[in-house]
Amino acid sequence: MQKSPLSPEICQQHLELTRRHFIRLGAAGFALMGYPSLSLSGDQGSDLLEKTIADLEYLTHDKDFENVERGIPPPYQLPPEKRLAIGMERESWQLDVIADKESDAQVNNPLSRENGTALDFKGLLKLAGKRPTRYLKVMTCNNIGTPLGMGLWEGVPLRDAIWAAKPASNIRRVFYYGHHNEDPKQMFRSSLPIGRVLEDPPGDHPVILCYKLNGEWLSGERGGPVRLIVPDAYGFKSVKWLKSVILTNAPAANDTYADGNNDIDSWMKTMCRFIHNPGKAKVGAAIPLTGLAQVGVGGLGKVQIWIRQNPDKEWPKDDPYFTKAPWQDATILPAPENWGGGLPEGKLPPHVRFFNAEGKPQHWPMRYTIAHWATLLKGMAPGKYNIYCRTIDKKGNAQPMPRPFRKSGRNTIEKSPITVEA
Ligand SMILES: Nc1nc2c(c(=O)[nH]1)N[C@H]1C(S)=C(S)[C@@H](COP(=O)(O)O)O[C@H]1N2
Ligand SMILES: [Mo]
Repeated sequence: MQKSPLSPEICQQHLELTRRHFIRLGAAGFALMGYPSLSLSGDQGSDLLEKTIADLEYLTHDKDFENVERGIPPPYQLPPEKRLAIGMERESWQLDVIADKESDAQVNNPLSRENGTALDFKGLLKLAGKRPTRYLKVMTCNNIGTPLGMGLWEGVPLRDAIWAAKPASNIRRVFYYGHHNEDPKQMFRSSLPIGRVLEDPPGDHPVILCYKLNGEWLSGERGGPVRLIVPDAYGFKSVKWLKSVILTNAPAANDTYADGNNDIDSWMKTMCRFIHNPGKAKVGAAIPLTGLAQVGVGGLGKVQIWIRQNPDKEWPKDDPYFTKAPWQDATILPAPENWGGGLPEGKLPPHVRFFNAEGKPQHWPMRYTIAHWATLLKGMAPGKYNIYCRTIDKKGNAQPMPRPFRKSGRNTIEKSPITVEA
């Protein structure tokens, strides 16, 4: 997930927004903090901060996502004729929704390529009708420290396709997988409890058969023609190049990721990362810092930073998460007015979930997305420092709590060095 250059118009709009936001916050809130002070009183430093914030783009362009993929080759690298033949083009894509042959699941109207009743792309758009499902969700791998990309995804609830297959009984789980070059060794499988697919936890989005990203057809690199998107989960549940959905009475997961010692039932965690740190500054100059927070199931209460002097000095072993450090609050930025990501004029389309008719979010930050944060360091004496950042979730848990184990999602506290020169 990289920053991409923004047009001057976009920068201008973002600047305006940010200026208003900081004026609303007022300098008073920042004056309460200890050394070194953070102040946003409309001086040179805050101009610098605004410029740094203007570089942030909310949505990630398709080509700027990081890929996590298996397949030799991945389907989108095959020649077009081959892609057409294997159903990896919209014209030829077909989805199976069938009963697991190895279980007693009852499905009365299987959608099946074998029987000529599979769901094709036209049928998928018909299911979407005039009200496709659209929501914001960050793609993040439980084994990678920073999110892969922030997207506006569009599709059809998976349950709509499942109900079309008339499932009747003995179904406890949904197994699913994508194209794998007809080689079982290349198969990438994932699964969900049927309950999660048929009903969404309060305040959560449906699992979707996704065919658009940021308003454009889903590219082959991103998993098109159709991938699954599981909003609350890490990336391995969001299978790309989807072709097969299997309804089963098997009670347990069969995920490929289970073999990698991964916690396959993990909800997304809340955590934060740096985006901008100049690394070096002259004494007396204000230092702008920006970053992103991944908003997991616990929501996002605060982003905090700790300016650590004497970074080489040992920290008490009984406080591995630095809870006793003098953390101070950074500013969580409001929802952008220009969403970037290649959307025309940076505008969201209508009917994005949890946005009102005027295109404003009903709450912010939103779960399973990112929020940007920023702060300005001032008055630091010459020397070497490590800056740390952490999140506090809505329940008051400081990162990496309440779930510090790495195989359920990376969320270590990030540090970033800076030298203040005399
Ligand atoms: N078919 C298939 N789907 C897949 C994968 C894969 O290797 N093959 N990788 C998964 C993993 S582990 C992650 S983290 C996400 C990454 O999505 P992205 O490449 O769009 O960023 O895709 C998931 N879907
Ligand atoms: Mo992943």
